[in-house]
Amino acid sequence: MIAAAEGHSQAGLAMAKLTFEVLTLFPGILAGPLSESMLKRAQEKGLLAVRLWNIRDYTGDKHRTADDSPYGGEAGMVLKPEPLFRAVEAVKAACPGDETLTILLSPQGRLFDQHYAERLSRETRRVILLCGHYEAIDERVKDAVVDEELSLGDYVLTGGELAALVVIDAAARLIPGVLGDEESAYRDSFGDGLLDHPHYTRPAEYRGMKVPEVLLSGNHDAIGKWRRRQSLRATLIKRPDLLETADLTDEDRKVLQELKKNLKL
Ligand code: 4F9
Repeated sequence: MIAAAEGHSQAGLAMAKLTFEVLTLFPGILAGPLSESMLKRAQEKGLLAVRLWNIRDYTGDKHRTADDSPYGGEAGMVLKPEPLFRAVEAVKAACPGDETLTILLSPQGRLFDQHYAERLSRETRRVILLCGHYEAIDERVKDAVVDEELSLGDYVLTGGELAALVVIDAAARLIPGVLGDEESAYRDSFGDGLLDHPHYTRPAEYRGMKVPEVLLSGNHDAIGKWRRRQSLRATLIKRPDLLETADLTDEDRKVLQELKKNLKL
């Protein structure tokens, strides 16, 4: 559909488009994943835009040096401030007047989660994702350029690139129109803060293992109850911490009490 590719719905109304400007020393790390599957389709549909900027293009010397040893002496290298300041300025110069949100991917950031992904999917500002590599980036970049520091979890990667991809992917699938109608239901899997229930497809029996009877019953009320119960059960067993913030009904709490009794928890 040509209209969609131009970022407009058939009715001629402008569609929301989420735009990422990724600053990295290794754009090749992101290029492959961005050209496959849903991320590729989202860009083709005009719902997502991702531009890759090579930080090395904004170095100042003939050796294109992006890092240097730390003041105070310690192991590792630090990304120099000049190329990062200049790269961010180049992004902003390429879209004068546009509002931006600059996010640094780092283990020192606040934890990324589904709520963050949902908010990001509705972001109207251009999102600048800053990927560090090596051990650290000069603190002055954080002070003067970065709005938010974002972490995937308590571990260290070789750089922020894979984290940036995770953030782009999690937000992109929540943009209306990116997933087909059939797939959109899956959006809710984490939406209420519970783990997903089990899924089955044909055959109804495989190597002696049967699909739960209720799923073949056609009784949608019973199926809904079974799925909810399975979600609660999986969450209780594998991630009980999630139950403290999950969106629970009185019926859910009754089911949980019963599950706890049965599981002797
Ligand atoms: C970024 C780790 C986000 C976890 C960036 C090294 C990182 C990271 N979450 N590790 N550079």
